[in-house]
Amino acid sequence: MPFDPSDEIRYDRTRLRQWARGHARSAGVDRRDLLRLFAAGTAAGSLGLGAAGTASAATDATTADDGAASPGIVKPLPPELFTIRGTNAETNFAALRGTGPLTPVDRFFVRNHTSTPRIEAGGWQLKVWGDGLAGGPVEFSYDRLRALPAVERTLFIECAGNGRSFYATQQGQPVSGTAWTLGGIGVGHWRGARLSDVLRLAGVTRGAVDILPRGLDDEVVTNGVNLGRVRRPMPVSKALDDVLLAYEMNGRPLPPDHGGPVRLVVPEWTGISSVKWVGDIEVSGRALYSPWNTDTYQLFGPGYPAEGAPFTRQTLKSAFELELGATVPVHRTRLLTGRSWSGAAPVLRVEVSTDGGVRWQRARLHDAPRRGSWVRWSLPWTPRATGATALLARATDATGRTQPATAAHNTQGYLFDAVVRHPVTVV
Ligand SMILES: Nc1nc2c(c(=O)[nH]1)N[C@H]1C(S)=C(S)[C@@H](COP(=O)(O)O)O[C@H]1N2
Ligand SMILES: [Mo]
Repeated sequence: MPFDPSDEIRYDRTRLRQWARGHARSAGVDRRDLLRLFAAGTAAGSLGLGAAGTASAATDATTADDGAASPGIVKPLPPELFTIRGTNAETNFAALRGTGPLTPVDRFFVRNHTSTPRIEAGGWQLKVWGDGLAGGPVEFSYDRLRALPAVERTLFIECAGNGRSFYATQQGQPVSGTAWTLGGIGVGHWRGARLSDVLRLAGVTRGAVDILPRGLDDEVVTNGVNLGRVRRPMPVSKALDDVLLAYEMNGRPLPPDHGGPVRLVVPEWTGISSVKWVGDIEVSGRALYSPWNTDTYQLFGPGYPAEGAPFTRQTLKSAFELELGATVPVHRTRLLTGRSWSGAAPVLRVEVSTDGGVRWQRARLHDAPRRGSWVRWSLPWTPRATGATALLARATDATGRTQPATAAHNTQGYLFDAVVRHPVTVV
């Protein structure tokens, strides 16, 4: 069924206007600090990447750039599986070749604003509070959460900045933030309680408008401004619809790097919504704001209104399970493999070009198209001439949308959706 984004867009636009006019609380962060930060980022485009055309800086716009050599991630990060980018670890897409529809935990990307905290399930509690509840705060222990009816879903979590580096390398446009290629996504099988059950048990009222889940990881300091703990508001309508409080990933207790003991998993929405290490959730009768829905995770730039354009869903992308710049032997048939996904609807068709975009062939799909997940695909290829070329893959989803040749630029490099030219050399 085609997706109508107008409600989500209207929601976020209203929130942003109210915030910009100063009607809103900024939940502990001084509004002038945010405006200062925001102005610096959009005017100079200098929070992360430097000059146009470079895509080497490794910190995100909201990540403290402490120059640390090793990110605060618990699991091993062997270079075959991951590329380290500041406090984050990007999945090498080539390492997914031969794996199933789920991303194994040992190669699932990690996006940390600071570092992974170690939190024991036994001592963990979720506090639900705020004026959108009928009564006072309600606390849920890990055991109480696990005793609620469990649901299981296969869903991707993808960073809004996934593919960001191609704004610079493919379109020559400067952007700030972590220079992901396409490995800022993973598909997990999540098991957890419904957030709607927890909110109902906590006494959510009809007057509730927004919820604000907050992580237990360290406060985020950027350019000398303390933004507080990671938190991004969400409308109650989404929270009551399909959001999970997940405590298992791929059949095992949720690992520390992915938010253990408990995280949110918000289907199809941008990765920042899926707050890890969730410790409390405010339920409010008023609009809520945080730096993560006002100055970052908004679209700014020439094509957008001055106050920014909101987004909630992830876009459409395709990636080959092959190193960028791979060398392949001439006259030898190989099976090209990859994956495509969309935040709007299941992916129905994938086409591949092995000659830089002149001719296109339908790839074979290996998974049934499903919302919130990806499809694996393949196409045999026998290179006939030596030299440099580009492999391209483009997906079409059930809304009828096909990946375009160029992505619409925004200064923070979110939602890259263009067909990526994957360089290879035939020898
Ligand atoms: N508490 C907390 N939640 C968080 C983050 C964070 O730094 N702290 N990063 C967010 C971002 S930007 C993304 S893309 C996803 C990444 O999830 P993963 O590390 O499990 O892949 O977690 C989100 N939830
Ligand atoms: Mo992200």
